Amino acid sequence: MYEEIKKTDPQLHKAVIGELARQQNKLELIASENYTSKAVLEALGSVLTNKYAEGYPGKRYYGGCEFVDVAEQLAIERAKKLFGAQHANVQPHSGTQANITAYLSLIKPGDTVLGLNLSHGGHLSHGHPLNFSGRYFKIVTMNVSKETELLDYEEAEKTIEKERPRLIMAGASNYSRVWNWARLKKIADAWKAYLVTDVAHYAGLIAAGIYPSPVEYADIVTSTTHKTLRGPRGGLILSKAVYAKTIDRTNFPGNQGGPLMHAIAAKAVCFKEALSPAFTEYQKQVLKNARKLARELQARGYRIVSGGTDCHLMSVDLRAKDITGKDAEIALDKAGITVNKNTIPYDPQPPMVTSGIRIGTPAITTRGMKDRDMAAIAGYIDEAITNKGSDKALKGIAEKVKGLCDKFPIYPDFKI
Ligand code: DSN
Repeated sequence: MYEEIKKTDPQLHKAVIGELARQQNKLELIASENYTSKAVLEALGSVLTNKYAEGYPGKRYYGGCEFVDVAEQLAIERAKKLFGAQHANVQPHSGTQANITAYLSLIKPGDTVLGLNLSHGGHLSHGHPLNFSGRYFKIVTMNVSKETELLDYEEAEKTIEKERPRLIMAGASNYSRVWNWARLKKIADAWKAYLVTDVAHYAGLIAAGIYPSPVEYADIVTSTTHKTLRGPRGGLILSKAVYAKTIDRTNFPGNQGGPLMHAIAAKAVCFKEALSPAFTEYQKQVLKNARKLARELQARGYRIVSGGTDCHLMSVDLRAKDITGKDAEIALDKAGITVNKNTIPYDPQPPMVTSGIRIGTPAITTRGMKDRDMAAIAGYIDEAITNKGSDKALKGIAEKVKGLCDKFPIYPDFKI
């Protein structure tokens, strides 16, 4: 496998094969990760990587763009169809790049932005002080309620009344419940703020129609293409037609140079796949698996933040198990289970320690795992956390995990 890399760069080859083996032999429960199709991988490794194409289809600053124009136009049209959007820009290199473009299309540095508190499930690009968002805008936060752990819309509205943000950035990287986009739009309109929704985590579920879409409510919708959407690593912007020109100009030349045409081609493949009935079935199973896994963990004494999930992820409070998120991440990794530590709302622990882990089902569902496997996985998680101090026990669990993984090959003909 990867013979040309092997010939040219044996050191790198070892790392790539190591990663292939890691993906095949371990359970990937990081909520933001997934396995792309081979068609997406092929597009990513195609000759389109050789082409400069600054500008947009039909309006480039380089010659020879007739074929990459086709790829980008396909991606644009499919993204619009998939999400029912009037405009799509498929050039952002990442979700954060998409968010930079969204902010700078609508507001100016120094303006106030309302975003979800990072430790309640928000994202760095929604206002972390070290991120561009926190450095260039005045950030005020919305929070989840201490009691319900659901977004506190009343408190958010009071903050808006007091702070008068110019833009509400809604969306999260660790919030398992449904966002009330319509309510946020009403609040935004009442206080003359723009509404931007970052659906990076929910995009696949939204495309499949099993999670509410913000497209009709938001001025701009941003996303990544590699999480539930199962495409290449990259960003996406959707909007009303009225913002098309300013978004395109802000993204290029405002925020980026040459687009990554191989990634854009892979986005086109991803959107085509997402338009298929099989993708809808996949997303239904992602949700089913997440709910089953949450119930199985609850049955083993784990508290799920907000009591459950309406999407592909859940936030697990580990305090009753006397282990931090940091230590759980380490123990689970030794047991062949990959998760990330994550703060829970009102977490007494600092962000590098945390009281929780975030778990997601997109990747294991792509492998074909179903309800019965969720019960087994919850059992392995519990066994690993119970035996956190015993490397021998954790190694034994890793063998059982590998046994489960062997039944669900990701790329059956990729030989390690
Ligand atoms: N870091 C991503 C996640 O894991 O949710 C968001 O950028």
